[in-house]
Amino acid sequence: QLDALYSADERRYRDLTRELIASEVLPHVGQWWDDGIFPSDFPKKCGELGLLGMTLSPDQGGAGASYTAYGLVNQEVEYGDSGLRSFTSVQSSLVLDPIARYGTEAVKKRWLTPLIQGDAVGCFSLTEPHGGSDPVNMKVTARRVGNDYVLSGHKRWATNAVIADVAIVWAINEETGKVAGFVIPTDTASMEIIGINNKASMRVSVSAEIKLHDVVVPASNKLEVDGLRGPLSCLNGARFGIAFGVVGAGQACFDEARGYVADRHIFGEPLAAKQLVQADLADMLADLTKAGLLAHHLGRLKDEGKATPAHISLGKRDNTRTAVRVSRAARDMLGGNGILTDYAAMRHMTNLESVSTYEGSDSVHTLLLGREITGINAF
Ligand code: TGC
Repeated sequence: QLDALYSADERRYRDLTRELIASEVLPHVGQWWDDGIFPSDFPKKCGELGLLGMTLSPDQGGAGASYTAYGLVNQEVEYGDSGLRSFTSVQSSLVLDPIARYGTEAVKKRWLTPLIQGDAVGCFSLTEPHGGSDPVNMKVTARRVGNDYVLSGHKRWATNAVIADVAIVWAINEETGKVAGFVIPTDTASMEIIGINNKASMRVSVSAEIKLHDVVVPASNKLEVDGLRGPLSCLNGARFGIAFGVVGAGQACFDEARGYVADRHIFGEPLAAKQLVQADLADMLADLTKAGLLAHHLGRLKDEGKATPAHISLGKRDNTRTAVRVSRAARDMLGGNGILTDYAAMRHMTNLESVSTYEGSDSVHTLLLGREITGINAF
């Protein structure tokens, strides 16, 4: 009965996305994962359905949809694959959102419409090779030279970068000593983007490192926000989307396991007749129901402007843990077949290992909650 909690418009977005994933993704996603392929037409298909930047106001080209609707879209996309949800999260929360909030008029005019329509792809680059959890310890620098900034250094783990038209790159502004964001077309000279291909997780998502060899960026491409709150405010939206998205990955594993145990006969009866299997199914259903309710509550808080970073940490951390647990249980129920990419469980399970680590690792969110509870910073 969770459906009744959502408005007709929210259900409409969910159903649109569900149809897209059922028809265009589920028949192929195992093969894409095996081959390490991101479907290049996926951005355009999302754009045509109005799924990118959907929470932006109509005057910015969005639909003014609720954050809860955005969450449900992520949930349905991640039912297909966490790598595809990484694309929608990055495009909407980490590229469109900072451009809409902090971009100059020139930058908005250039990028909002193509990104919303899926004609352009964006990426977000905060993390550096020496580690992602402590972004204040950033090595990439931006030096002011006349009307330009010159960026130098090395970034890593930028989702979408190898297919991106534009990158949001965060650097230490040497003038102020503070973190600053820059909107950089990826065909800018001296910007080198190198794919990371040897992943045992998130194989439907493209990841890359970015080397900036004195990349010249006009000052008008600097985002109008200073300090770490710039990137962290964007990450709030992406982390929020994950709290919903992983419920979809867990649901996909549950649905597959339930179907499998009904058909698979062992010791003369369906696996579903075994008490241990029923106990696992009951735990999975209870876990997913609680995760769905948590996501819904977080969505409503965000729509009312009441979701704090700590609320979002709780949602991202706990729902990801739940999805990891559910995917492992599903993989186990499928026995040997569970390790094949003909089935979804193992693919989701290994993807969720990345989800547990990125956009604030499980440990970072644990310590953010610890600080919220005790008032003591234990990082
Ligand atoms: P602190 O020094 O207290 O705060 C610095 C400034 O930031 C503000 N702030 C936030 N603002 C908005 N939303 C949030 N969630 C915020 N958290 C902090 C804060 O108010 C302050 O502003 P100001 O104006 O007073 O200076 O920093 P902290 O102690 O809160 O943060 C420490 C820590 C470790 C929690 C933070 O650095 C953190 O979240 N680290 C994890 C970073 C992370 O998630 N990295 C992974 C990024 S994902 C990735 O690299 C892949 S990109 C996406 C993709 O391509 O897939």
